[in-house]
Amino acid sequence: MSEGIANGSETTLRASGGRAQNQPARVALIAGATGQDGSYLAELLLSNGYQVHGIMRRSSSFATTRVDHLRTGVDVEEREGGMQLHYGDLGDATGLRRIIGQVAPDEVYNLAAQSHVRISFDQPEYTADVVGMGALRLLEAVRDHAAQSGRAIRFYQAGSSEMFGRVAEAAQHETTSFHPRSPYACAKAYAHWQTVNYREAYGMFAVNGILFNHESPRRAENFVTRKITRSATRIKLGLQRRLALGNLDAQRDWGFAGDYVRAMWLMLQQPAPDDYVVATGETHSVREFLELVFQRLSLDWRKHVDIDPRLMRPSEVEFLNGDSSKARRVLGWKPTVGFDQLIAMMVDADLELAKRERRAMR
Ligand code: NDP
Ligand code: GDR
Repeated sequence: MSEGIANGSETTLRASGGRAQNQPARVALIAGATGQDGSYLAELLLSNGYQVHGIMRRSSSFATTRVDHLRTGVDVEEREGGMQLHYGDLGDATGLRRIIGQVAPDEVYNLAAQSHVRISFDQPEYTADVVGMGALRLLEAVRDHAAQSGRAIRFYQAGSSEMFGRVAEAAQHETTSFHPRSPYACAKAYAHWQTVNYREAYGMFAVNGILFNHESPRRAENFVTRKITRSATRIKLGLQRRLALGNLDAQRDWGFAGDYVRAMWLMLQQPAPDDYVVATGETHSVREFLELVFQRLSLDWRKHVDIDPRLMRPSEVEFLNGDSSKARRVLGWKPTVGFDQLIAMMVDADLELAKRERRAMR
């Protein structure tokens, strides 16, 4: 048995999610628990009284900084009410099956992915394997465990607005056709349709969240928003001089990750499984984002930014704008953080980080 396996009979003293006290805690398993969304989702589920398990990849350097404050088990001191991490990989079906058998989850969230669109052009086969086949491996493991154990397991698939690609409609909703423009988006489209098919073929409670871009201070530093806030704040403090970017004309519908994980959870609490678009409905260009970040720091971006053609993509998604009216109507979901607030949150967090960096250098 791997370290940190929970006792299935454990009860929670917290009344939450509509359950009475001393009822068994619901058990959630998050694949991709160490990522941006995984960390916010784990926080939400723990605060809702869930027993939370996460899958993490083996790495030669630690990749758990986003969830260290939540961890228990696997070489860390046991802490009540934390998330237990299990070594696993979406490329390894046997390991996934073992984890699911041990954890016996009520809800499985598949957030694991090689999630960088441009890098997917460098690693198309790997991306297809993890993002596309990985989702299938998890679906199969869930289906078999549900059949063997007689448990109903709910499954969430992290779909992406990138599937709309060269968009067929001005505002993209659940039935807008897909036209993926990258190996990543093609793999996500495959995972999307597998999830739909498991719902239709086996009656599984399997849902796709089609989420538009969502960001936070925990965003990895090679996505454009965080790259800009991290670099601009370092430039402000004299730690960096230049910032290299690619296509400034691309337009995205950007929201806050903390809001979006709430939509994931809500999708699994519905009486019937369905797919939902999650978006703010507001679109801005990379250039606008850049301008506002530098403005907040009283800097002129034109004096610091270089355009590097190597950062352009072989095929680009030029414009995205999400119509999330179904999620708002059915799930009662709406974003709480607007574009300006998101920028303020990310700039302020990165300014603090840059100050700590500068202090450490002295
Ligand atoms: P991140 O890149 O921050 O997190 C991805 C997670 O997947 C990390 O925990 C990563 O582990 C893990 N992972 C990567 N490869 C494997 C693998 N082979 N086996 C197991 N785990 C693996 O992504 P986000 O949190 O931003 O996104 C979560 C999900 O939502 C992803 O599937 C993404 O494609 C999708 N999505 C994201 C959107 C966004 O705007 N953020 C929008 C729409 C969809 P490690 O920490 O070790 O790298
Ligand atoms: P995206 O996010 O591809 O939309 O995928 P990203 O932040 O990487 O790019 C957004 C847009 O900015 C342009 N861009 C740059 N992008 C990066 N990364 N680095 C640069 O230097 C740069 N310069 C300009 C890009 O060309 C693009 O048009 C994200 C990921 O989280 C996916 O996993 C998720 O599915 C989608 O959002 C929805």
